[in-house]
Amino acid sequence: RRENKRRAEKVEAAEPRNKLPSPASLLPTDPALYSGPFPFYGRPSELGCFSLDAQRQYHGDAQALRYYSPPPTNDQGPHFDLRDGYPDRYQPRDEEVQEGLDHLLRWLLDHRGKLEGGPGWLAGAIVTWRGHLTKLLTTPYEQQEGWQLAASRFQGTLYLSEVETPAARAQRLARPPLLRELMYMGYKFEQYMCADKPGSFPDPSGEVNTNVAFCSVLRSRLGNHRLLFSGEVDCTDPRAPSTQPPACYVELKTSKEMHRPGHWRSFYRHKLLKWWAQSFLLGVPNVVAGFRNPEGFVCSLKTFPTMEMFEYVRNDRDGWNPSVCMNFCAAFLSFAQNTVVQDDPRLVHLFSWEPGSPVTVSKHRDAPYAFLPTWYVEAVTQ
Ligand code: 0WD
Ligand code: CA
Repeated sequence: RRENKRRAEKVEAAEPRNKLPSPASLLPTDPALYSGPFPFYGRPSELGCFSLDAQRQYHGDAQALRYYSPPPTNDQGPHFDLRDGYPDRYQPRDEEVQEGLDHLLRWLLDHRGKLEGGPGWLAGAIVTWRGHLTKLLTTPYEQQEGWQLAASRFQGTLYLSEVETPAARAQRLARPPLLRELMYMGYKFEQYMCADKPGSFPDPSGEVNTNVAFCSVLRSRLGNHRLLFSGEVDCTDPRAPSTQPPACYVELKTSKEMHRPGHWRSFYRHKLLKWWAQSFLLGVPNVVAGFRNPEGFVCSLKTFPTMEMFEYVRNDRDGWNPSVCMNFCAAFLSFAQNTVVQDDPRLVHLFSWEPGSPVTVSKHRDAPYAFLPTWYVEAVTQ
């Protein structure tokens, strides 16, 4: 505990006292500042779920949930052609549509009256996507991609919504054809591994439509931060030891086939960090990886239990540390809570980060950064 306190002081000391608008306060991201004991992280508990259909329309049910259905293990292993159906049986989601927190807010509007702990619980909570928290967890180790998170306080609750950085937008618009196909291949793998009903089998003859999504909504706590967040879940395993979500959920990933120890080392250092952060936050116990060969076929599968991923880098000087990830996330959430003081859905504090620099803040009103939709604000205000 004393160690914790000393670390907190170290981080605070790095934060200049001066207030916005200029110069902005800063939050450092160096891993060394966040080592120390693992902070409290509550077991995530599922509050509900929703689905998005082939037209990206919201449904307050589990209709898009699929069922884990791996190939039989008796023969030589899988032979999934991940390029099959590309591009003719591919309906990619329109990435120009920036949805922000909209679907999650729709769920919240329908369920806020029934939340355990009452309206007081929500007023003290942080609402966001799981994917945004994943980016926070990996920040101390990230050396390539920055991020921007918009934050607004409304009726006590702190809402965090990612903003696409200009660099990310430029990259997306200039995405090379090979990368587009690689993205398709990830979704195609899901189709080979998932059935529409429990007990039935995958049907890879159909279309891949990335509008379709099943999202779990969960609550948890990191340190003294209450969290309400949602994440997209690939499938549920009807044969999992626990049928209770999120313990029955399975995350599916593809990765390049590896042949040399150096490839595996780099995989553990970089990819496994992202896989761990994403699945740990939501409480998904297993990530099933399909390794693809240069021809785009998955010929082997490997299950990585989320709680065992750290073992691959525990003794690696250039590895990652879960405590650093969680302590940084907690420090960022405190930083955001202390920065966004004014309760106003039209006011946005934009937190920006680039690798090698601390997190900076700028203040904005209304378009283009305000993200809490009028329909939400009005319904909640009455
Ligand atoms: O509009 C945006 N900028 C974002 C939208 C950023 C992040 C998420 N989202 C939306 C997604 O469209 C989806 O409905 O939020 C939902 C997923 O949220 P999440 O679970 O918090 O996101 P994350 O953990 O980053 O991704 C989970 C899965 C991904 O699986 P892989 O195996 O690639 O990690 O959600 C999918 C993807 O399958 N996904 C997306 N699908 C469409 N558009 C996107 C996206 N922008 N981001 C993730
Ligand atoms: Ca996935």
